Amino acid sequence: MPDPSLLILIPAYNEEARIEPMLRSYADFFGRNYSGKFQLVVVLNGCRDNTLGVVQRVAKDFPSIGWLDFPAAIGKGGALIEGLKLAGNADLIGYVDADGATEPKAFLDLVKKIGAADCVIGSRWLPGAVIHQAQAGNRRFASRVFHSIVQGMFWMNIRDTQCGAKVMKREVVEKIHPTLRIADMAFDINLLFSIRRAGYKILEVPTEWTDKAGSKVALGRSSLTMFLSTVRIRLIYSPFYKLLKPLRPLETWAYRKLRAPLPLASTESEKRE
Ligand SMILES: Nc1nc2c(ncn2[C@@H]2O[C@H](COP(=O)(O)OP(=O)(O)O)[C@@H](O)[C@H]2O)c(=O)[nH]1
Ligand SMILES: [Mg+2]
Repeated sequence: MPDPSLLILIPAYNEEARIEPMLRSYADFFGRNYSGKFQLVVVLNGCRDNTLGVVQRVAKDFPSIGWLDFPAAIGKGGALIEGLKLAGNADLIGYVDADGATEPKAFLDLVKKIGAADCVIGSRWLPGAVIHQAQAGNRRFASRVFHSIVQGMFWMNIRDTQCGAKVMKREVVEKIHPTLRIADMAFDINLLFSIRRAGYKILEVPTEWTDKAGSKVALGRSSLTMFLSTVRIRLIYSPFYKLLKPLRPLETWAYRKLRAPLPLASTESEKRE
């Protein structure tokens, strides 16, 4: 039996300098080591550099590479919400950063572990993780503060919600897709909490990781945005959510001020507002 068909989404924002080696190594590695069908789809949005040109050039060498390009600044989460609409094309759907922080072999290890779980996520914070190059001290500190906040609010007992490498079964993606709204980097919390709430099993496994220079994350603004979005996710699932409607303009103002992508409206009534 061949391996299950696999779709890997790669969110990319101004990645012309980092994405080429990553794309080549994934297309080449999976071509040689994966017996099922696989597809790499780069999801770009609002790039002000030539990421698209680079992706198109590399795609000429590898038919497994495709792309989606959105002109608006919809954020990493927004891009993944769009990309996950392609879930019907594959048995397993994953995503991974464009900078090559996760080597293809490490990603394949996650795919191979899916077995009894519904979602497998790479973890840099579980014993057994191999970190070739760690994030800067201030990023690691912010990451742990964020982790405590997320743990205090959601009790998911996941050590690393933010690692860029995740893989899910198609059924999971299709089931939870309508509940995905967060467009910024807190998208992962939205995704994981939705998966848990739907009763699916998340397996967190130690992974191999190399931090890459050229991060697109502005620490101060990003932390505030992620905090705002995390509170928002918590409130969506609280009985008070409806009562907070009058605060919506304030929330919109805050996202704008932080130059962060706005969360998606989900229900018809929210859309009409
Ligand atoms: N489509 C899209 N991708 C984004 C956006 N912001 C970040 N990314 C991607 O998200 C991934 C992780 O970003 P990165 O800068 O490496 O984050 P870090 O490693 O946590 O510092 C990379 O593939 C980025 O290109 C965005 O606004 N839109
Ligand atoms: Mg990175």
